[in-house]
Amino acid sequence: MRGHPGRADYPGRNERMKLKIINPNTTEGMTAKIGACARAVAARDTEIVAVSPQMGPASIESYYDEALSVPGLLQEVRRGEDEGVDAYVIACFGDPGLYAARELARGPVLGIAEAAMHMASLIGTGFSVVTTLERTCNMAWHLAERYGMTRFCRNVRASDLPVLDLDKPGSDARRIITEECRRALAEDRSDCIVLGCAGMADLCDEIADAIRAAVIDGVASAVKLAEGMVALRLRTSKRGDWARPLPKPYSGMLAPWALRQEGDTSM
Ligand code: 5HY
Repeated sequence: MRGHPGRADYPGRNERMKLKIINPNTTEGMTAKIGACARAVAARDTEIVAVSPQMGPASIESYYDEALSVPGLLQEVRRGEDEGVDAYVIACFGDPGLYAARELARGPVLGIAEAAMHMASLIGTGFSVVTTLERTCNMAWHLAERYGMTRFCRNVRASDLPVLDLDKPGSDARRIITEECRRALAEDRSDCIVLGCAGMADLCDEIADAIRAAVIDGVASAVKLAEGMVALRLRTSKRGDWARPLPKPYSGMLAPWALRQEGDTSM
């Protein structure tokens, strides 16, 4: 099956491809962990580049954090367009800046929440999301609504752990999250669990073994979906909503984000 006619040099079935995994928060240790989890599932010929923006919040746990993570994230997408990146993964469960990134990118852009929810919907009729702070639960519900996933999403539960506690030695995060996943299976009638934070990516297999049910990590799901889309030569459509932004002046600190002319991505 041939998808959208790609660029002549667009990778096909067995050629190398380059995926850029963007952790929108600026905690380098979490970016390194996310990159390792992506490489663990990537195909042999897939190059994984994992980055954080040069500016932004240390973790994303509110609408304010999310909004201020987007300029740096978009800067990384624009750089990626000059680096030969074939597809992008936004490695934050809020999928911040996803649609803006799709306007900038030629290739596919996957958010880990959208990827994980779709993956979960293909193996069962209901999933529960287990995320971090209680205040981010509604954000996950809003994403499920946006992606048409409310008929699959049985519940969104919080472990009530701050994001950066996931990497704090002695935080007991693994046990707390595992127990919440166990409760989700018992009380929500869910077939599987969706991990609601990119920082949980390294816990996926361990929790699945502990609760003896499928646990879906959005980082791995997005990497494999991106590989498949690139191999099928599918790119982000520029015919409608995700057409490139129009060139116009931007003032103040955002002046470098202005697109100077059609096709310009350089920053
Ligand atoms: C994430 N925050 O995946 C989200 C999780 C959340 O810094 N990386 C973050 O709680 O929304």
